[in-house]
This record gives sequence, C-alpha cells and structure tokens, in this order.
Amino acid sequence: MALCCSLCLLLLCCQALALGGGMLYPRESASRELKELNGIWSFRADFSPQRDKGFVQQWYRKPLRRSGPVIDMPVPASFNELTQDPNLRRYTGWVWYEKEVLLPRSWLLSALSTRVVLRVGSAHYYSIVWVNGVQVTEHEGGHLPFEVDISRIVQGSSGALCRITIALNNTLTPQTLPPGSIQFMRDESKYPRGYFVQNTKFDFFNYAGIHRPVMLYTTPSVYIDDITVTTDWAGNIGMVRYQVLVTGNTSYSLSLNLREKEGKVVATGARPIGALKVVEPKLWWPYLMHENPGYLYYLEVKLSAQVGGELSEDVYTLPVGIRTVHVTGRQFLINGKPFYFHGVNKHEDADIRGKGLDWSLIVKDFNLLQWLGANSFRTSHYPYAEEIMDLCDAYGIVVIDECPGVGMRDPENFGNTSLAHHLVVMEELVRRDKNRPSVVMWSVANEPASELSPAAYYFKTVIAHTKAIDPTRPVTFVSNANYAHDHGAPYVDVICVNSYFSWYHDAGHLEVIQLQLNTQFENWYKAYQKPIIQSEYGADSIAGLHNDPPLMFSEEYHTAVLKEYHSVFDKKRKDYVIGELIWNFADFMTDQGTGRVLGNKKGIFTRQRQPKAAAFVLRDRYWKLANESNCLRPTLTYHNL
Ligand code: BDP
Repeated sequence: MALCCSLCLLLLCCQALALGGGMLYPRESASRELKELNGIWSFRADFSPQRDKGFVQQWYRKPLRRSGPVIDMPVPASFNELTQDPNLRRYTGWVWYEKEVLLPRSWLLSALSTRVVLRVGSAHYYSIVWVNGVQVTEHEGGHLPFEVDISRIVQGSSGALCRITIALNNTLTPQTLPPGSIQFMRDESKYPRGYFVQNTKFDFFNYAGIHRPVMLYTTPSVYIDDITVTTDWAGNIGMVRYQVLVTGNTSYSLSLNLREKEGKVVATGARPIGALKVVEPKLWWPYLMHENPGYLYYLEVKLSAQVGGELSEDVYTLPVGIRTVHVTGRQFLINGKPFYFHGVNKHEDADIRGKGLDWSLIVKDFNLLQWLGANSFRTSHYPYAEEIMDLCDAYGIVVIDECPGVGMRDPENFGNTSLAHHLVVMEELVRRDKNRPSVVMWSVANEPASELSPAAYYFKTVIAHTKAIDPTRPVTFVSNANYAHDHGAPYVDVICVNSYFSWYHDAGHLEVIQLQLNTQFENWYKAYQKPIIQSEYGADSIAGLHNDPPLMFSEEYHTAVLKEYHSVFDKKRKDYVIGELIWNFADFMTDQGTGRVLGNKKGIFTRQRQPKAAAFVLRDRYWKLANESNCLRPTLTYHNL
C-alpha cells in the first residue's frame, strides 16, 4: 500500500502528457546563451515508509537543507554507487535533487524579449520539477530529454537566485518503459513489515538519478522551435528538404544558409518549408565505407521578427548529413550501396558513475570502436545521450536507435496504457533524433514476449506509428522468439535476432553452434524473406580466466563461441545476413543473481575498457571485413559548431 500512493501519483500524471513543439539540442548562438548546471547538487532520498514525506512536507517550498539532512550529489551521475550505503544503492522511490543558481541580470530584465528554458537531458524515471517552489513541469520516462519555459517564474521573482528542485521516482510498473513490478513481501516471519522489492525482467542494473546534463538556455521570445530535415540525392544533385517551426509570432521572416564544413554557403532558402539543392554533394558515409566518413553540412537558420516595435533575431545551426537508406529483400543500402553492420551492442554503464554521462568514457569508447574497426552499434536497450549521438553523426558510426522497450515479458506489458505510453516514447525519440544521419533504423523493443497474441496488435501499432512520424527510416524490434510464433515480426523491415547457442542452450557444446545458427537463419529467411541482422550473440568470460580445451567463462571459450558464429556469418552474409553485433562491447553491472558475477561478463572489453582475448578476435575480423571493401583508415574528428 505504502509505495502504491506514490505510484498512483505517478500514473495520474502520465495521462496529462502530450507532445508539442521541438526538442532541438541547446546550442549557443548570436541569439542564445547557455548555462550548464552540472556539478554538485543537494540530494536526499526519501526513506519514509510511504516515500511520500517530501510531498507531505513540501520539500520544494524552501531550500532542501532546511527540511532535513542533505548530501552532495554530482550531476550527471547515477546516485546508486556514490556512497557506502547499500540502502541507497538499491533504493526505490522518490529522491530529491536541488540546485541554486544565479542568473545573469540580462536574462531577468528582458521579460518581453527573452525566454529562459530549463532542460534536463534525462532523469530516471518520473520527474517533477519546481523552480523557486513553483511546479513547472513533469515528465515520464528516462533516457530522453524534457524542457520547460521558466521565464515567467524567474523574471517575476525579486532576485537573481533561482532554486531548481527535481523529485525523481525510479519505480517501474507494468505500464512503464521499461516495465517492472513492485512485490510486497507479506510473510512477516521472513521479512520486516512493509518490505518490498523492485522486480525487473531486463539484464542491467536499474541505475537512477539525473543522468545527463541539466541546462538553462535562452532564446528570443519569437524563436526557432523545431527544424526537420530529410535528405536525398540523385546523380550529382543532393536535396535537403526542411521544415522550420517558429513559435511566438505568426509574422516573421526566415533566411536559411546551408554551409559546407569550411563555411562556404552552398544553398539558401527563405521559406518555412522548402528544399535546398546541393550540386556535387559530399554524401554522409559510414566509417570504413569512404575515406571521408560522417561528412556534415551546417544548416544555419536565421529568424527575424518585430517584437514590441524592435527587431528580434534568433539563430540556430543544425548539422546535416546528406544520405539515403533503403531496405531490399536481402540488403541494407546506404547511399545505394550495400551496408554490412559489423559492430557492437553497448550500455551506458561504468564504475562509480553508473549511467551518468562522462566525456572521458565517451571518448575512450569511440577510440575503442575505431580500434576495433566497428562501423555501427545498437543503443541497447534505450536511447543514448545526445552527446554520444553527435559523435556518431560526426564520425560516421551507424546507429540502430532503440527505445526503452526492454523486459516486456508479461501479458500486462501489452495493454492499452503501455501501448499509449510506448507511442509517446517513440514520438519523443524520433523528435530528438530525426535529423541524425547516423540513425538508420529505429528499434521499438528488445526481446519482448512477441509470441503472446496481444503482441500482434501492439507491435503493428507501434511500428505503424513510428513509420507515420518518420517515413524515411526502416523500423525493427529485436526478437528472441521462435520464428514460427513471433507475432511482431510480420511488421518489421529487418529481422533482428538474438541467440546464445552453447551458452543458455546446450551449455558447453560448441560443436552445435554452426548447425543451430544455420537453421536459425534459414528458418527466419524462409518465413519472411527479409534481411537479417544477428543483433546479439556472445558468451561470458572472466578476464584472465584461462582453460584449454575451452570451458565456459574462460577467455578461450569466449573466443571459440565467436569463431563458430563467424564461420556461419561468412556463408550467410553473401546471401541475406546483413550484420553482426556482438553482445556486448563491455562488461556491465546487473542485478545480483547466481548467473552474474558482479554483473554481465559478455563484454569483449572489461568494464574498465581493457581488451579480453575476444576483442582481438573481433578486431581481426572487423578489419578483414572492412578491407574487403577497400576502405581507407581515416582518423575521426569532431567539428565543433
Ligand atoms: C539478451 C538480452 C541482453 C542480455 C543478454 C545476456 O537482450 O539484455 O544482457 O541476453 O543474457 O537476451 O547476456
């Protein structure tokens, strides 16, 4: 009962959410200023039995330190592993974050001309936000950004001090994404009164907190709210179709300049909807498919309007890659050429920081991807930080962009409430990533119970909705169901299959892999005649554990599994298999259990990003695959706007 009150609140709030406007990544420009609120925030977890003390006592009304003890908490970071407190590590319920920030005078004076916006990159999972004690917004779901115009509150207040309070609830219910359930243990001979656990059916630790940057930024009151671009090319002409959404005034003028990297203008426009023609376009190519991968143009949009008798201007610059994506019965084509995914599945996961964004880790991971010769990854099992996606665009790393539809194993995860929320999540994901050339396919779920009959209507609807909001990209979900009973597969463009032969089945029997994998591919292809990606395969190994002949958990067994899979991939990739994504890039933290030794050890790198033997096997293979297409080895660099 206790926690249910908080959950009721959680569910009531979801219904009010409706998607409106854009979610452009905040960038400084001549008309926009930015203030990052990263660093130390005040923090308190509400350990009251009902987790509702913060609401009863209205902790948001005055500085958090005045309603009880607080601890320092970094943002961005997961809160779970920053203290020695096991109760905080496994905490479920509401936690409270607070930051006091001084705003520049110029932001406060110009009520008529300046908007002040508060943006949270991601927070897990349900957020309620107050500014100076006034509730300004709430948002359901982690992994995706949300923002709110706080001008009226900060510009109406007497001082420059702005107090931001964020209450977060990490509870997962059958209707959240990912889903979970709260189980109350009522046998008082075994558990203390009120004891409950959070159950989930996904295989990663349920880190929580403010995971991505929190920012304040300004725009003029008449502003560029959203930009949508889609691209195409034929012969020596590239086409950038665009749509600009302006908010704040219906009377304005626009000027658009598409610049190449060196700044030269290659096309111009003046309407809110139009097409920019680029002669001899430099196409956006994946890493290892071209000597100059990830080529980006920059679309500079300038808006002019009269505000209170004065000229107001807003400027926003969007990176644009010109490329096409098509799927045929056997191939995945990027710019008309067959693309073979040789890459990884990742997690946002590291020691201490959990799922918190960390630039050093990001750069290290991209350097490892380059070293490996990986050309792609799937954002298993949720959208990754925009800062990571920016680098994929710039480096030419191809992305299958997955939503948090993971652990959907129970019939109650396929009801109307879940479906309605899933549609909103896809809208939020597409709204955030629609302009990214690196994103070539959406994945709406990982290993759902797609053999259940409600999965048919469910996936038909989610996939159709995703295609309706983005007709330019294929859509898939990742299956581990039996090919003959998968009710979602008819609706996908590409079949993505996970399998763990000689691991979860026929443990220790390496000799069955080739036969079983061959059968898997043949069955799926015969049933659907769609191209297939092996979206997960792998084995656990403990770094430094050796055994020959290979035994499970040794580095030798790990490499042996990979090689068996590779021999089948090599036969099938000439046919309809269009990719192989190893599970996993690095070891990662999971819930505790008898099958997990401080987490999942299927990484080809350790959690500290040191290579295991499997990494060298994969590196040889990926460079061999890359060399088959005569690739050059470019050095990848990021061009700051
Ligand atoms: C797959 C899941 C992935 C797991 C992996 C494993 O998609 O999240 O971590 O198995 O068990 O079924 O290692």
